[in-house]
Amino acid sequence: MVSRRNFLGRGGVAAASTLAAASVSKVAMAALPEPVIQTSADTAPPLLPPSGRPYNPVVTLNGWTLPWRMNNGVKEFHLVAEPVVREMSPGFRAHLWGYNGQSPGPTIEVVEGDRVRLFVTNRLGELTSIHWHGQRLPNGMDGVTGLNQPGIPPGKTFVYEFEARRPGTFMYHPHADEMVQMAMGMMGFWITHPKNRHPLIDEVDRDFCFLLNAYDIDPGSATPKIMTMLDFNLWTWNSRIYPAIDPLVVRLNDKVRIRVGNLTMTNHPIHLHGHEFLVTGTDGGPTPKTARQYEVTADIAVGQMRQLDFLADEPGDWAFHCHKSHHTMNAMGHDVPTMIGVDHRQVARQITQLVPDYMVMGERGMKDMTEMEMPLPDNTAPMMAGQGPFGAIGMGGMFSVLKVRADQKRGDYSDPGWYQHPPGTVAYEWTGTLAEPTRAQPAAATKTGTEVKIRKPAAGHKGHGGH
Ligand SMILES: [Cu+2]
Repeated sequence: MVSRRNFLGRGGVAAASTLAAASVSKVAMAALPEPVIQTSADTAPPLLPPSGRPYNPVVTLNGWTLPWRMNNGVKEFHLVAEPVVREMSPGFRAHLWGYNGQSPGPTIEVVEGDRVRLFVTNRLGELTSIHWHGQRLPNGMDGVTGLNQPGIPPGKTFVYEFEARRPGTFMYHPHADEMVQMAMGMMGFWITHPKNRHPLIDEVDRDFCFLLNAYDIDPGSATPKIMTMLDFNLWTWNSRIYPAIDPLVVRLNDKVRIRVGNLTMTNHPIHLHGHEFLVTGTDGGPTPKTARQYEVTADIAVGQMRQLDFLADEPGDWAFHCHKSHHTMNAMGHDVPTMIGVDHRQVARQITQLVPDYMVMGERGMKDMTEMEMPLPDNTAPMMAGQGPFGAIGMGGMFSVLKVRADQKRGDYSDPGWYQHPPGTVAYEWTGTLAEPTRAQPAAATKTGTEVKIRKPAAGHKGHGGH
């Protein structure tokens, strides 16, 4: 097991992954390509294409790209649907279903016009299939069990084959018992790079991708509750929770692309600090230039992908997160009453006589919980745990940091540590005298002691009635 200190210390990217060298070509071309399995949750370095048309590969956050083999001009991949153990954060391992050793499955990268053959082996205990979300393909390759194909029985391998007709960012996931199989983590990314320079697809220096996913795993257990429809307690990026989500490390003035796909059951407004981006593509393809506008938050609906492009021209450690505040929290009870402003010393004294371990929660807010070492059941994610240079960050879940550095080397994704602020550029405490604030007086029309029953704001009440 890796402690958080080690985890953060060794940087975001495995320095020398040998994945690319894990050749699939040893097996005779007539046989199945040997499946490549990867169980590390580290962000793998971009996989430079060893064969086929060249392209600028993506970096999958806490993930990897599946190697392929060329067979008579066809790119062959081998996906294995199987139970996996995913370290969602150090000390918390979830029992999920995924592909080739992990959830999400490996990213598949091809080039527009490539002929692609995908072998899918089912090592689950029930039928599965793969739907290639967003692709143009023959109807019988679309992967909807019952509609387009029979389900892949346990132990069997099916072959999908089609041409990657249009460039873009796509996803893959089962269309077989999908509520269960997606709740268990079966999903992955697919990138089709443009064949030539594309008028609507700029070349970028760094290209990141990740999937939004969500799980409901009770504290102390490891397997998601598959019947949960909306009330998930773990909001994850590529089945990881902050601070176990790697930072997005870029060099100052890099052109950066982040591709985010949503396979949860709710929308996620993904928010970037310090920069504004253009939504340059969806899973429908590149966005026309006339339809682009600058944003700092992109709401990504269920089953959507958004491709965000920006120039990283502000050095610093910039928060990058879902703007739904409960999505930057990890497993916690939902039934905790709001106790802010409640002095419960007396109550606590009485409860302690009955329950000796009782702990008062949230008297000044919930931030205290980030600093508290609470006894948690084994295999439980800390509620919020990120430690920054100024103390607890107070967020978990769907949160990471965009690290923009002038001295980051081209192609270097390793974690440079925390930003060193130039002197005089950090918010500081005012130590002068404080004048008493002038408060606005209640409007003369407000009659104290009068019951105002009007509820519609438009109906002319003054904002002080109703109590
Ligand atoms: Cu969210």
